[in-house]
Amino acid sequence: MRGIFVGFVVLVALVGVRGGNLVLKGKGKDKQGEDQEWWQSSVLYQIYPRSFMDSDGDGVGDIKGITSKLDYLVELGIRSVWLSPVYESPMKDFGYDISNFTNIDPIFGTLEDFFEMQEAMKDRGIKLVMDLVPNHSSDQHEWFNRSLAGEAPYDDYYVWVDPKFDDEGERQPPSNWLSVFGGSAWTYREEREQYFLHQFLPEQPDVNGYNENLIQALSDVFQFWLDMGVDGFRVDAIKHFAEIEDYYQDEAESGIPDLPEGNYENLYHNLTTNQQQTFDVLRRWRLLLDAATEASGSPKYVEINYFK
Ligand SMILES: *[C@@H]1O[C@H](CO)[C@@H](O)[C@H](O)[C@H]1NC(C)=O
Ligand SMILES: *[C@@H]1O[C@H](CO)[C@@H](O)[C@H](O)[C@H]1NC(C)=O
Ligand SMILES: *[C@@H]1O[C@H](CO)[C@@H](O)[C@H](O)[C@H]1NC(C)=O
Ligand SMILES: CC(=O)N[C@H]1CO[C@H](CO)[C@@H](O)[C@@H]1O
Ligand SMILES: [Ca+2]
Ligand SMILES: [Ca+2]
Repeated sequence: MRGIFVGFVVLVALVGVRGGNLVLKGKGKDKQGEDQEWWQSSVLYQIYPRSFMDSDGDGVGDIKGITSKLDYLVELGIRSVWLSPVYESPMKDFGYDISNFTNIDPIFGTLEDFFEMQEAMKDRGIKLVMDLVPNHSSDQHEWFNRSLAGEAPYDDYYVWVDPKFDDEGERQPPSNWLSVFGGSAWTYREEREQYFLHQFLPEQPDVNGYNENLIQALSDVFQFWLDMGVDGFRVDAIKHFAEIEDYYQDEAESGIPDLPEGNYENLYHNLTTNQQQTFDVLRRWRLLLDAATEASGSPKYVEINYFK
C-alpha cells in the first residue's frame, strides 16, 4: 500500500509543463539510485489504433486521434507507446498482412499525420515503439507480385518450392507443414508451377529468411522508420522467421489425441520454428539498431516476443 502511494507521488513530480504541453521529465532510478533508460523504468503503453481514438467519425481509430490524446497519456504518466501496425494493408489479418512496410494505411491517415504524431510525442517526452512484422508480407505487396512473375531479385524473396508427385502422378505439396491457422502451409500458384509457404494465412506469404536481398530490404524498412525518428520496434513471434532449408522434410506427429485434421498442434514444429538463421538475422538487426543509437545519441530499443 505504502509502495503504491510513494509511486504515485514520484509520478506527479515528474509531470511538468513545457510550451503549453504537459511533459514528462527526469529519469527513473534503480535500487542503487542510478539513472535508468526509459525502457527500464517506464510502462510501455500499447495503442491499438483501430479502437483507440477516431478523429474523423468514420468509426475507425486513426493517427490524428492518437495525437489528440497525447496529453491524456502524459497525465497517466506514460513515457513510451507501443503502436500496433498502422502500415498499408488489405487487413486480412488486421494489419499484420502488410502491403507496403513504409507507408501508412489510409484508414489510419498519412505519413504526414504519422510525422506530426511523432513530433508531438517528442515534445512530450514520449518514446515511440513500432510493431514490425518481418515474417511475411501481404500477397498484395509489390514484392510478391514481382516474385510471382519470377522477376529478379524478387523471385527468391519468398519460399517457392517445386511440387512433389505421388504414385498416381498427383501433384502434392512438398511437405506436411501446417499453417498456424490450420490446413497446409503450402499454396500452389499456376504462374510459377510452384508452391509458396505461408505459416499464417495464404494471403500472408512467408519471406525467404535466407535471401540476402530480402534481408537487406527488411533492414531498409527498419532504417526507414529509424530515420523517421522512432525509438524502437516490437517484433512478435520471431520464431517463425526462418525454416529448415530442406522444404521436403516432414515434421513429426505430435501424437496429441482428438485434434481436428490440419490443426497446427498435430505436428512438432522444430523444422519451421526457431532456426539458427533467425537468430543470425536478429543479430544483424541488433547491429543496425546499435548504429542508429550511436547516430542519434538516443538509445534504440527492440522488444522481441519469443515463445518456445
Ligand atoms: C510504399 O510507400 C512509399 C511511401 O513511403 C512510396 O514511396 C512507395 O512508392 C510505396 N511502394 C509501393 C510499392 O507502393
Ligand atoms: C501485379 O501488379 C500489376 C500492376 O498492379 C497487376 O496488373 C497484376 O495483375 C499483378 N499481378 C498479380 C499476379 O497479382
Ligand atoms: C524434430 O523433432 C522430432 C520429434 O521430437 C525428432 O524426431 C526429430 O529428430 C527433430 N528434428 C530435428 C531436425 O531436430
Ligand atoms: C516476426 C513476425 O513477423 N511475426 C509475425 C508473424 O505473423 C503473425 C501473424 O500475422 C504476427 O502476429 C507476427 O507479428
Ligand atoms: Ca477514423
Ligand atoms: Ca517464415
